[in-house]
Amino acid sequence: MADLKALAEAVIKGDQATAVNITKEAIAEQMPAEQILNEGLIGGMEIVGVRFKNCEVYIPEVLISARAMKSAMEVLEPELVKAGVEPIGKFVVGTVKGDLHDIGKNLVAMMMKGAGFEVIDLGVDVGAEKFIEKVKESGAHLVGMSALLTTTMPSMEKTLKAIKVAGLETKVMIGGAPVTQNYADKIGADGYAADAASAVDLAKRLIA
Ligand code: B1M
Repeated sequence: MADLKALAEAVIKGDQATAVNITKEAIAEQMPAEQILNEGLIGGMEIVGVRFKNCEVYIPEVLISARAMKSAMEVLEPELVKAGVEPIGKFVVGTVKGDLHDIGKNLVAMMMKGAGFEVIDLGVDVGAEKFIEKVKESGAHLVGMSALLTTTMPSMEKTLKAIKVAGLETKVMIGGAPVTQNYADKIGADGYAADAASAVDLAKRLIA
């Protein structure tokens, strides 16, 4: 019988081939897709998140785990669709207008996918109009903005105001090296996270 602990372990180690093989084996044995996702893939990524937060692993290890998870997800996704498994929330994310830094934002997007969110990644240099358009189109529950430059942080406030003016009820969370909780409070964001693992915890709290 397919071993979901071994699947979680393969994600933790970033062992892409084993993660894909165990996922295929579990599907062939007709194990419920949701169980494979929650106990195997998300279970593994959760541990990676905790270790990243505790500085026990670093960015390259997280990226390798995320790659293993992504490959296994490609195999599992059709089964999840067949089983009607819904994502736990929809998350629109982007690096704000004028800012081209995307390494941290990509990490947040990967961890959010790993936690079971549907992620709509708008890339870099994203203006308020694009955020609003995608929230309307997708009905997202949550918007995430990333900024790495002190000069682009005001784009966060501008986008937040535009989201409110547009009457959208989505929650907004922000992050990035120069961003702080104080800044989030000042501009009226719903939350701030210092790193990708904390972003997942915050996102779950915001949509609860
Ligand atoms: Co730039 N850069 N850069 N840069 N760059 C910084 C940010 C800088 C601090 C370097 C320095 O001067 N010491 C400085 C900013 C100074 C400031 O404003 N405070 C700077 C500058 C000035 C610039 C340029 C203006 C340089 C120039 O051209 N004169 C220029 C700007 C271009 C632009 O954006 N318009 C520029 C360009 C670039 C590169 C293109 C060369 C490259 C980016 C490549 C890329 O991203 N694809 C680059 C890089 C790599 C950096 C450094 C070296 C590394 C940034 C990074 O990726 N960190 C950076 C110096 C440094 O930080 N040591 C620097 C790793 C990443 C995992 O961390 O993004 O903080 P981070 O993400 C973390 C958390 O912040 C958090 O989670 C992540 C993971 O834990 N997080 C979120 C991030 N987003 C979040 C969102 C959330 C929640 C948490 O919720 C939605």
